[in-house]
Amino acid sequence: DGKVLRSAYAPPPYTIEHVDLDFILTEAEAVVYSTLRVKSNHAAGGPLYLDGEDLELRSISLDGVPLQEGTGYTRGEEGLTVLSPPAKPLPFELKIVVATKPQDNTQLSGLYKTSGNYCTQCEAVGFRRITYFLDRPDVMSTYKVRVEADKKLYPILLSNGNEVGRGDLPAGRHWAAFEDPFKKPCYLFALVAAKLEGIESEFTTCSGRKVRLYIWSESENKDQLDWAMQSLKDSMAWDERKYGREYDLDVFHIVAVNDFNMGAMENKGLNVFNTACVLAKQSTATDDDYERVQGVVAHEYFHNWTGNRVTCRDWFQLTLKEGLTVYRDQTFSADMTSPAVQRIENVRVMRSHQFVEDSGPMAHPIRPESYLAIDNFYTLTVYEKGAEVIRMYHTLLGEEGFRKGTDLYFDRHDGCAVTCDDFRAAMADANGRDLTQFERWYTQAGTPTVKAAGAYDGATKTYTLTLSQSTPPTPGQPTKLPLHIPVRIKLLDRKGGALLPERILELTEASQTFVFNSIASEPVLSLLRGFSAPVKLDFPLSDETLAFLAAHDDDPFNRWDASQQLGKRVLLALVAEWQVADRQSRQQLELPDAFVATFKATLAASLDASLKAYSLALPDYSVLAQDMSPIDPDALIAVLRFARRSLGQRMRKELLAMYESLTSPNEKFSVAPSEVGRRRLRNVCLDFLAAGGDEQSLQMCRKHFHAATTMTDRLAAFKALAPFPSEALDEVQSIFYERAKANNEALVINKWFAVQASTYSTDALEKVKALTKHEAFDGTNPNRVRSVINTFAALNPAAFHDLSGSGYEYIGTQVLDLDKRNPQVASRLCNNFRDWKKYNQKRQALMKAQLVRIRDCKTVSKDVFEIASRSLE
Ligand code: HT7
Ligand code: ZN
Repeated sequence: DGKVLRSAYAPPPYTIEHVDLDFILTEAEAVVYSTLRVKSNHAAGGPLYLDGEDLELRSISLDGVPLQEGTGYTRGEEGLTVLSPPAKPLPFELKIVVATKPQDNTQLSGLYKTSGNYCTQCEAVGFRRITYFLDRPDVMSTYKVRVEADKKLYPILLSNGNEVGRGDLPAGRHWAAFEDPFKKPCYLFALVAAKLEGIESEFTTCSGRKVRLYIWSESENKDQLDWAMQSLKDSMAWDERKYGREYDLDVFHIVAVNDFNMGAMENKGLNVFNTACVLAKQSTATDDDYERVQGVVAHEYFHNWTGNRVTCRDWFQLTLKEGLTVYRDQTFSADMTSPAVQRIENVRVMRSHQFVEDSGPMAHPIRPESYLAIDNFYTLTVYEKGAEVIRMYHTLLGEEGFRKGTDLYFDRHDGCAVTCDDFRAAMADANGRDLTQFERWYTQAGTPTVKAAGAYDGATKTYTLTLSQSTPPTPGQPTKLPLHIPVRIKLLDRKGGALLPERILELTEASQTFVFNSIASEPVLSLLRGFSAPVKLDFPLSDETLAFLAAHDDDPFNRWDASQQLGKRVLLALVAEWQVADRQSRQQLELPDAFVATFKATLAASLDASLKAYSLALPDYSVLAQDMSPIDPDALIAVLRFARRSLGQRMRKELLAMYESLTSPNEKFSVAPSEVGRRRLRNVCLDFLAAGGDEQSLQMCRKHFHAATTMTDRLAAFKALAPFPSEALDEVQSIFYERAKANNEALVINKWFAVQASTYSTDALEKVKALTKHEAFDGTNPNRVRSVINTFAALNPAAFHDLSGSGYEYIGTQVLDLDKRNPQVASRLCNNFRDWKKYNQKRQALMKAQLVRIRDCKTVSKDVFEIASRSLE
């Protein structure tokens, strides 16, 4: 049935030692001449199966002898079999000529055109769309590549590794050749032939080698590349300092492209980036965008060691490179900005999104057991939970022990394709630790719950803490075994001082009791500090204790967490009230005074501005929805709106004063954490103040917009105005668009679309449909499709879940339509139906109908089929 199983792994029967590729690019087609030096891994030989998809085979020969179809080779939909390669230990040479049509490649996998330029995307299984090959990561080869194309249309020719030749050809054509001395799997292959402009710089490595750095984009974006260059240099220096990893080629390129399925790709020496993850300047990128660019540039660069030099044996091991590299980029960003703020941002993603994935029908361990389309497993679980698992090694082994482990991992496996078990073994061996039980983090899906119960005995001055763990059933895994969970704790006195210094408890059994002696007075437990494990906590605390922790815990993450727990409690109680109230009593809902008082105290506290902004922000829709069964989108949205409005009214004076105190005239733009924090907190204040939608607030937003010198502030004003149809909104919305259009700023236009697609109104769906008819809408560009269609489905819950079923019907149609062009983007969109069982009967039936319609569509891709069918199981 096309399912690939982890348990079915077998080493490849053949190795391709060296690959020679010659690309002849013309407007009509791309012809690829490949010469493969192939070696049998068994004495016996046997048929050689090569993957291939959407290829026109022109010829194939073995050691110079043409092969004939039927006798020399056979062909199927998904590949080609060379029937009897020579059964000898010496390598043989396979020459294959194929043609493809990159201009018709709408899947954006393989060789395709974007804005008139050629580029490639080979991970995970795109290389087979370029030529016939053993398209699996444990086949590693050296590459020599020659590219030939029209010189005027494609002045820039690039491939992996070092350029070893270039020249002109007749008829206005030119060529360039490249050699990559490092063995690599074909998913890291890349080629670019394009009209681009770039910026150039240099980095001197720790051993004194000079590396040329280039970042390329379309000419109009050239002024948005400096931040990425700075981020790249910072990443290179950091990886040397922190992990002893030096860059290995003489050149490193980043190329920005408009059409890209994901964020970026770590091709050896030639990273290809979605423009959204590389371009940044003050007037077009928000502070969050700057942060994302810095993180993604670092992430792709760090892959050079964690992914490229040491790669994955098979795609089930994806978290080996992704979890580790996310952990590396998270800690890099923490070092570059603020560890506490970074930690909060990372955990917000885990709780709002990964926990949801982990509790639905697509739940899978960070090392999945089976797939139909591996592209569906580039998930939050593999990436973000995978990073949390790496972080736990660090927590258990300490900074030095962790570094010993990575050193051993690189020493042992450089140049190899390995497994998650190899990584765990390196960590264990380097530290003399038994990490056998830790494997369960790789095999078990689902978010564990850790339950805590503490008791203080004043007579003996002992504090007894019992921790127990359980992991809920997930598809195919009805029962779970105890995990090895590091729990970071500290016992606080009533002033926030330490009664017991911070320590890590290792919870390895279903239930364990820890006793602490000489505890002078009844402590307050600060538990799971820094979110030391990706678990849910079941530790009921009184409102007073939460308020105390929100104000006094010395762990900034836990302080924030306490504020969120309090907020969650209050909002969920209001949701329950809202649900049973009639229209009139809904007008009389009130926020508890104690909550407003805590909010006031947080606003007044002397705290880092970003931390304050995050503590003031209310728990989001997704976090609240996880504690509701069935999820009631209308109640949640109504209560969230009410709470923002009410806080804005009751705290008006304080919020205004804070807003004003953070207004700095003639500010000079900087993305220093202090400035980012200032803007962040000021915009949180604006958001609360504007939530009433009264004329005064609307004018305040309008003023904020006009006075803004950054995209951060401009967008904040637009978002705050968006729910309130008004002259001010019309004005801001139109200026925002016209300006972006005049400057040809595609990424800004995406923001303009996204704000509208995420705004609730009774006619939200009609508005979204109108947006797809707008002059700037382009259904072939993934970023644009995501900004309108995915945004509606994922960020406009009250409209998407409208009880008429119109939102579902619309998204179902879009999934099927998109699937014909781009299955990867379509299957992400299909995920919006995944959690249908968490809604009421009526919504369940409506969502299920869409999933069935999608699953049973005769032409559905395997990507979308896998999501729809697993969601229905
Ligand atoms: N390693 C890269 C993954 C990726 C990708 C996967 C499937 C389809 C398209 C893709 N583009 C990039 C990104 C990363 O994690 O660094
Ligand atoms: Zn990655």
